[in-house]
Amino acid sequence: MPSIRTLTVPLIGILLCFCYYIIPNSISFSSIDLANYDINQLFNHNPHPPTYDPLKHNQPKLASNSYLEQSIPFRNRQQIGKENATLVMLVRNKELKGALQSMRSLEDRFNRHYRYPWVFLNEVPFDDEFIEQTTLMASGETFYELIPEEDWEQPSFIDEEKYENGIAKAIMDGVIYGGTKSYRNMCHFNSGYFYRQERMLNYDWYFRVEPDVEYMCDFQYDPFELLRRNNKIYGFVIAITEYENTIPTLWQTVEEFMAEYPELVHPNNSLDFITTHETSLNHWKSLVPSSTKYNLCHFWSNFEIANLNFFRSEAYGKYFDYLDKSGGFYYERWGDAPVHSIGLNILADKNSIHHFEDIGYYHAPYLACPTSKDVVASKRCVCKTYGVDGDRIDKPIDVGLFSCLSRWWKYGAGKSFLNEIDYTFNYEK
Ligand SMILES: Nc1nc2c(ncn2[C@@H]2O[C@H](COP(=O)(O)OP(=O)(O)OP(=O)(O)O)[C@@H](O)[C@H]2O)c(=O)[nH]1
Ligand SMILES: [Mg+2]
Repeated sequence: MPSIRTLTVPLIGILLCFCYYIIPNSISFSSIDLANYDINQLFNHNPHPPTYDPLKHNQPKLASNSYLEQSIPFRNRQQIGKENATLVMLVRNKELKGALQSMRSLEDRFNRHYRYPWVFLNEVPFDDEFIEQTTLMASGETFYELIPEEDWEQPSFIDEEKYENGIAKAIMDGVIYGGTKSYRNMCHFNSGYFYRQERMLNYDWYFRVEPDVEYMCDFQYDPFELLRRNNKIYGFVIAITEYENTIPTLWQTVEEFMAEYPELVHPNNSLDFITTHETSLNHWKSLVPSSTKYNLCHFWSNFEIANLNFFRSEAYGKYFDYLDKSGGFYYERWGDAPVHSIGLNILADKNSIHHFEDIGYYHAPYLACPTSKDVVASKRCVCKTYGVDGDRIDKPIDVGLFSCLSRWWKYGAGKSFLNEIDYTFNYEK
């Protein structure tokens, strides 16, 4: 008769075999191939799918061994906001965490009350995890779009050798992001292609969102509606100076464009905002020097709320094509921020551009936040964050040394309040 002790080892072996091999092979959990799945169909198929409700008894617990039948529980994603608008993020799969952080912030501060859709753009397909996590974070519908190769890669007229030489020179000169081809593609795409992507053609307005940004205040109103009602086409929060070594020949090319198409220059343009060079606004320090008439000021385009039809206009199309043909996006490292800004400053009425002074926003290394204590309190702003090195950031860039905001007040659309909203009583809807 074998002792209990001698039987223990084979018994444990059988048990382990049962747990690790037999159970997983006999029970199959259906998983959904999200990359090839129309997410929105998923919600419409079954109007009453099982969802996790922490307030009810006997619910499947997310942290237990229970599994929900569907990866993405049902949620009413019907748009509440009245504008034909979308939030848009150009992003890479590896930036998922930063994307979720930005989404969480914008959803909490604004979009959960409006449920505008999200459009995600990428030059490679989004992976299942990215799709699942961002869909769970969004209050509205989500769309995942693959950018066609011809909209992302450099145009065929770009001379390869000149391009390589441009990259080598940019590295030698210490140009920020100067050695990266993908960064050039990104700036080129953001300058001339995002608004023509098929999905984007469905909308009139966009709100550009980047990974790893933070919105510091409740919005308490719909910025798309505010722009439309006040005949604005573009809204910004930060205006700063560009690194001149990224754009050695941009201004010269812009001047050539204006000479060739004088009829496209708007009679009420904001050229003064980008061409005045006085130093008196900063009293004791001179502004960033520039070797051309362009003073390097531009709207910081990682935050934009704007009308897509401006970018889809004939005027902007001609402007972009002119710049593109010069090759400066690739031989140099032109950013989409100065390209968008100069386009707006030349082609648009300066009064159609709006500074959102009541939107708190952080994108490393700059913070924008309202300065009025009343606005800060009633919009529940937190005007403090931590930079990439853990350094505390609590001073808005507004009238800081590299800011061009005071110049915008003086030479642009002036300084005015658009909102008639009484924030004090405008609590959550
Ligand atoms: N799909 C895709 N998105 C990109 C690529 N490069 C940049 N982006 C996105 O384009 C936007 C701008 O890129 P960033 O790397 O943030 O550029 P930046 O704001 O000038 O630089 P940072 O100071 O590092 O934020 C972000 O939304 C990025 O996620 C790329 O190669 N592919
Ligand atoms: Mg960025």
